[in-house]
Amino acid sequence: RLHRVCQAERPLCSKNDEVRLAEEASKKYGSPAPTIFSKVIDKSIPADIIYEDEKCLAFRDISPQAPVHFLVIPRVPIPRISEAKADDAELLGHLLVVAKNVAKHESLNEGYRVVINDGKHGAQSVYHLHIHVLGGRQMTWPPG
Ligand code: TR5
Repeated sequence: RLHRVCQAERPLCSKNDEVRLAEEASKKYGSPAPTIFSKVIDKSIPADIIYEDEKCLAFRDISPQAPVHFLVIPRVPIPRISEAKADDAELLGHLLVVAKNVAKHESLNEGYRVVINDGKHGAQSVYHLHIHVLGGRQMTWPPG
């Protein structure tokens, strides 16, 4: 696509221009519009952080839907699960391992719900990928 844009709109552009355009596009992908969770990550707003490492954070949801409700987010701002790339596989696995470790630490021994909302139909409201972990009460199915 970048190549087509380059040819259609910049007939005289050189290979270096193409490289530059690709770099700009990848920078954009790597830095989508910051959300409130970027401020949780850089600690410019307060959050009840219960776990963090070099790749992710877990913090309590500000509007808990269960006695225990926390979110696990990557430090890199992937906007939504449907935009994750094959290269993100290791990170996504790490988020799930952290989710289950924190759930254990929170004594969710009777089980819990793990949820990722995606886009409009998924009722996603913050476009920084996050895993919800909800527990401490009986969940029902199907979800609303
Ligand atoms: O609807 P989705 O799946 O996008 O979930 C977003 C979640 O972020 C909701 O459960 C919100 O309650 C939660 N949320 C929103 C904010 C926030 C938060 N959790 C912790 N801290 C928060 N701060 C400081 N600000 C928010 N706007």
